[in-house]
Amino acid sequence: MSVSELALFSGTPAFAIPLHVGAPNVGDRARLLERIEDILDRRWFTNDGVYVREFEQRIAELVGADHCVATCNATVALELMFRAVGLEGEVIVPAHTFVATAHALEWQRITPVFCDVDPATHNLDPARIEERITPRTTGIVGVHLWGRGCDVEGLQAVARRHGLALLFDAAHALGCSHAGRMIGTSGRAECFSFHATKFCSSFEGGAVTTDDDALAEKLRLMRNFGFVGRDRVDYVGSNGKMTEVAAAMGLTSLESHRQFIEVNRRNHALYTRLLSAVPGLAVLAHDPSERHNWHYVVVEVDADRAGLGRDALLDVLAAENVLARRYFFPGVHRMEPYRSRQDPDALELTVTDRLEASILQLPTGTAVDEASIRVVCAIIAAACAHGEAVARRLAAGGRPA
Ligand code: T4K
Repeated sequence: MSVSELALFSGTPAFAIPLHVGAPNVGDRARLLERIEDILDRRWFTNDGVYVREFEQRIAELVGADHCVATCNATVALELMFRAVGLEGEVIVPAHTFVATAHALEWQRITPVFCDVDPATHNLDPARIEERITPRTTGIVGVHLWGRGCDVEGLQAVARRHGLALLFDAAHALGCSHAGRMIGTSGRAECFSFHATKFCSSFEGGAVTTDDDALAEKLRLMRNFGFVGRDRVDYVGSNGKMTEVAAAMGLTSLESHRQFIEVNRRNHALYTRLLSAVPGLAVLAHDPSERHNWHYVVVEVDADRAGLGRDALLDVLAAENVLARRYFFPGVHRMEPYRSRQDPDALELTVTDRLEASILQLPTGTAVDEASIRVVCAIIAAACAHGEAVARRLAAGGRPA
């Protein structure tokens, strides 16, 4: 591809319809519609229905947990999990995560205290946690980012030493393993997301998995306003229930989850092979001894070697209708209300800041075919090969809206 063919230089955009990161995977439509017809016929739409129960059972089996409590989304699942475990005061979390991890704490007036991550794993660095512990700290929340398991053993050791609760945000990690065990039972509980953009979706949805019987029971009550019987309430509860239609979609997605993983794996391998020819670009690899859902294609851009920075690449791709993302720029610690309230030194999370400035995510999943990936990689290669011309063009106002 020559530089003049790039849409930034008045070429035609490579894609007529935007190519998204997170375009949903769709399982067997006929099966989904059959389930929805059944839901309509039976006139049972929500409140612990048969589809929700079946979905919970399937998730519990998949992750090897004794219990799964399905919810309307993962943000509410996190809120319920934090509250049911009794977190308060301060809780240590990574800033390199989706803002929901921190908001779910803040929403309950628990202060998220941000800790840096390990550059190799992008996950909480156990060696950096102790410097963040204060007398008010009650817990640690690890995030298995991009579906790669946290250093669970390292985090357990710190949590044990300081008597802290250990919980996990596993929103990205369905179908992934750590140390040969499925993610879902590390710590006291873990949360999954089934949002449309996740590889296995229930339109919107979430779940908490745990081996703790009492905690699961409490979560079930809290999810349903705290009702313990028709007229009796024992807890301050919320409405965190998953609907039957969401569960129907979740079950249908789960039935195809192996195919989705296979497509993701092939896409990931193709991106890795094609982009390995571009100096300064590295697709984040996964440990071949673990199970993975390959849902995120994360590329680290070394601007000096690539000839172009991450943001310039995003602009080049956007002009071509490839809507790559820069998750989780600028880092939760640099978003409000957290940014204003921190002392400036605490804002300096060196690894997090470097990652937020240098990584991007490329479109994958069943909505993206091999030919499209080849075009995306050709655009990236051409832009990097002509980095100076591209940078000049962007500086002159070629930046897409
Ligand atoms: N913890 C972590 C670590 C998370 O990553 C998340 C969510 C959560 C907790 C909370 O889970 P939920 O409460 O959402 O269950 C998206 C998702 O909305 C969010 O679920 C996800 N993480 C995050 C990583 O990505 P945005 O702000 O990028 O959403 P949005 O609407 O811009 O969608 C992303 C892309 O997907 C767009 O490029 C368009 C495309 N898309 C989106 C939807 C909804 C489609 O093609 N079709 C669709 O139906 O956050």
